Amino acid sequence: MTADLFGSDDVQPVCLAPGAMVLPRFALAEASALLAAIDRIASRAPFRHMETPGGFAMSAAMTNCGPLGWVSDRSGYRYQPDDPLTGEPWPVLPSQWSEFAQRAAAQAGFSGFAADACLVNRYQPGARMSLHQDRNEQDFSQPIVSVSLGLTVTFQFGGLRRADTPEKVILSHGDVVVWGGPSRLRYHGVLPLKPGYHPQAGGCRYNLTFRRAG
Ligand code: MD3
Ligand code: FE
Repeated sequence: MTADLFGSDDVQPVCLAPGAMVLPRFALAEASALLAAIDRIASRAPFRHMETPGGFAMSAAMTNCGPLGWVSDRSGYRYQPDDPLTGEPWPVLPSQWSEFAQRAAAQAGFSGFAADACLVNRYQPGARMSLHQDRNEQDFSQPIVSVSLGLTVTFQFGGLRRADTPEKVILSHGDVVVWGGPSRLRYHGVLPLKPGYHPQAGGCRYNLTFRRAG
């Protein structure tokens, strides 16, 4: 039995399902830089609780960076180049971010991934995301790359029908997941965040999702 002298146990990619690859701790080295950049983005495009078409406020707070940003309001879900809150273009997608997402996608077998949108979600205790599909993007042959930062959460990975029983996946600080191929349109969600403290992120969980939207 060999001890985990180098802290590198369990960092091999894990295939959750065809096209869905977990890259445990893939973002760990970049995590502080990613969190600092989130603060800079949020200073230009503040986190806000978007309204659903049904009139409810989403419990996760959101902002975006990149040429396109995901928005929800009473008229529906869509991507648009401007922040509806400020009327300004979304902050620039840092080149280190798009290069990072491209490396992660390539690790999972999706070479040449070029994100044009990055949705930034912030979960405070109790915030959740109910089961949904991501289908506002133009080209479902392109994967989505997600990066979890801060507090650990239980993620729900369902099937292609809403009624399919989801499996639970624990996502922790630095974990990256690439969702593509036959998993691209699977239902997914996030269970309510439990209160806690993370040394780099405080009482929050952040999730970045890199998308090819347009
Ligand atoms: C599985 N965000 O922003 S990321 C979302 O943790 C969203 O904030 C969650 O779902 C979060 O839309 C989950 C993981 C994720 C993202 C996209 C997927 C899982 C996915 C697309 C297809 C299948
Ligand atoms: Fe989603």
